[in-house]
Amino acid sequence: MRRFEGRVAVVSGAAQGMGRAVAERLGQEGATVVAVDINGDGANAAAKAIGGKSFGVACDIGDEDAVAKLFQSVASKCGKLDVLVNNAAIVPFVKWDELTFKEWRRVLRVNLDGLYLMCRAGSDLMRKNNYGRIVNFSSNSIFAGTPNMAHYVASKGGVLTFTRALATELGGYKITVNSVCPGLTDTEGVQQTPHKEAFGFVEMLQAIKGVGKPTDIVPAVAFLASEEAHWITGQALAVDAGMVRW
Ligand code: 4PL
Repeated sequence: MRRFEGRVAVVSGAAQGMGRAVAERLGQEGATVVAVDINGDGANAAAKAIGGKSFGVACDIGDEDAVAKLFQSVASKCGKLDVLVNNAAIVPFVKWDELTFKEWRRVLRVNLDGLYLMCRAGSDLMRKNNYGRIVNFSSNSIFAGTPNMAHYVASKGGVLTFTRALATELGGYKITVNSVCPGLTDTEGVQQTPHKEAFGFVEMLQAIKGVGKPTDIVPAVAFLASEEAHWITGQALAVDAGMVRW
């Protein structure tokens, strides 16, 4: 399939994990990908692997000025924006009563303030062409109430409900806004934390057995980011082998 021929896509958290897998797929299907990550070297490496006119940008999505600069360079280098995939997030594994307020604020800053800033600046560019596909990463942990991540679960609940509200605000510009709710997925980020010990537990709850990989999440994101998904907006899709149903 070449569903993204001529399209420009911004993918956050594109240096690794699900973001990198989504960026590669959109690129394989013809998109010019702007690979965004706080790790600028990783973003550049992802863009290089994709090839074509794709490029990497180092950006802290919680920094308003950095996000403004990001979309200025998208506008000047690409002239438009068709697809925005908000994947970047942090998932510290910390017990509820050991979490500091500072850490709570840091999680909300990246996972929710960052989403707001990216959607605000990205949709301003999309509105010019009356076309856009925004796909936000929530998490199935918002349904499961997964332990040691109350801060993250709170932020990801915000991602889902912000997505619903933004769909209303942007529908008039023919911009769709949807979220995916992946389950625990085998990524570099997860492998660096105690989350990696939870694969056996989540597998027990899955309708389909196995360990989720980034490429298992990609098809749902690519579909929602595609032109043909134009009649779907404000929705949340669990992509977790049937661990949660709602
Ligand atoms: C079920 O989004 O959804 C661990 C770590 N376990 O980040 C997640 C589950 C984690 C999840 C998540």
